[in-house]
Amino acid sequence: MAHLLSKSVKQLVRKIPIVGQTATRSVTTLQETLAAQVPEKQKSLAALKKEHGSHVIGEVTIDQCIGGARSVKCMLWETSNLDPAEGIRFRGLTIPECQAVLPTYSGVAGDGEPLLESLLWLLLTSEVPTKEQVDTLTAELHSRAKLPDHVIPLLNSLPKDMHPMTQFTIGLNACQTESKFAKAYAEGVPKTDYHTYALEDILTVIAVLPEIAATIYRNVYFDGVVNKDTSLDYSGNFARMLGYDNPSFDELMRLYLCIHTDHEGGNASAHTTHLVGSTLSDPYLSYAAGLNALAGPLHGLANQEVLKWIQELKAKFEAEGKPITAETITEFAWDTLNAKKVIPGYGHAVLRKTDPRYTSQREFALKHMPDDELFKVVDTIYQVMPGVLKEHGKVANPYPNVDSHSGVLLWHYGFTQFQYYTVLFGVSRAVGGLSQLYWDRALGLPLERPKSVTPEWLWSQVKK
Ligand code: CMX
Repeated sequence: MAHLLSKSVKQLVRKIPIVGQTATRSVTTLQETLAAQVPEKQKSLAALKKEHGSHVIGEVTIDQCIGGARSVKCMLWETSNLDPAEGIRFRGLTIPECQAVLPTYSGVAGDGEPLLESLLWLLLTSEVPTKEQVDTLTAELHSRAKLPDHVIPLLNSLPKDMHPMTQFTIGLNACQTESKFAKAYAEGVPKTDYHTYALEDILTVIAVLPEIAATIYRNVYFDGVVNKDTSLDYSGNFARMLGYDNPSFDELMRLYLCIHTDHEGGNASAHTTHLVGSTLSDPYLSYAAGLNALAGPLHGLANQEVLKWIQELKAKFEAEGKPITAETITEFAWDTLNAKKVIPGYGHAVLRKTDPRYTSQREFALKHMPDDELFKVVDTIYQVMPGVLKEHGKVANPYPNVDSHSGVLLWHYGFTQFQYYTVLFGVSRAVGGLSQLYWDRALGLPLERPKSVTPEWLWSQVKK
């Protein structure tokens, strides 16, 4: 992969400090790396605020006020940035750049998908870790992964027809008994120490999510038995817990978990985590709130909706004895639009081009399952849908987003329980939302409290 990078990208990648490469002593830990960064970042933000606090960075129109605050710049987000044309950059790196430089399971960057632990390190520290550093993080996450005793019995008691996302937030909320941040706050630790306790909770939340998620999957669809293999990385172990034992599926899980982590701050799950955290709710409660936002069909639930849409399309045309072609897909798309429903997996509040997270999944499919029947359907949808949505004329972005592709990859490996797909998104999104939550507390960001206005006030502004 690295050899495919352009010269400018190689230059960019070289600028990223590779911590530990020249170190002669034992591996620098994540905690040491962050502790060294905090004072400098605090100083820089304080200087920005003091010297330029009144500098104007935008204006707000009535359209934006009543239209979901699109493009209003009012939130600080360290870990990633989303460009409408280019898509996501994690700490300045595009997805292909991450694939080229981040440590993989084999240990060779570019040979396979990055490890989720590599991306967690990058998002938290803005540094590309060594494989040794990533291995210490894997071991640390495994060591933190024990659920409190009451959680599995609680999950086992939930109705099997309760949506997996509802079960997921219940499971995470139930782990909050272990919050070190909440305990430290109650004991009155100084504000300057909040971030160290937040980091404790953040790492533990990320560590426990796979077992909560896997227990729900095994309970709802199988025998409730969860088998771990902690000789593997985070994603490989998660795959085993779900019940999949296939190196190719492990690679899919690594890609899936990496690309869903972060999408700057304004999306509903990340924003909710940040907002709730700003009240000094601990990371367990903050991320459980973020999961509830992710469970909406306009956000993370769209991945299950895509699979449902494709299955309905297949069922309709199979019953009519028609093949699935560009023509029949177009017909089905218009049926959906004429019924005033959305085409799941298409459109985006910020993006105006094909989502690079879609493209990376398409590349995975071309490599691992080029002849898969559903992949071919998704590819044909990709050929016709932008044209249909352009003709429809309402949609700002007629191109596919991340949710458009993820389901068919899972389906290929026999993971067909699409009502569960958003839980996988939820395991991943924790890594982005909570990395930022660390910096929220380290930088001492205040309670978030934008101003709302009444319709009468808006009219009064227009009449002035
Ligand atoms: N199919 C049909 N209509 C769509 C559409 C789609 N895929 N995407 C947008 N529209 C409609 C909107 O509903 C809106 O209609 P109204 O004016 O009648 O309300 C109009 O087009 C303009 O919307 P927009 O400015 O293009 O999009 P928004 O920023 O308001 O919303 C999003 C963005 C993602 C909610 C929307 O594109 C959508 O509903 N897509 C389908 C659901 C989906 O795939 N969500 C996942 C997004 C990624 C993620 O968060 O996981």
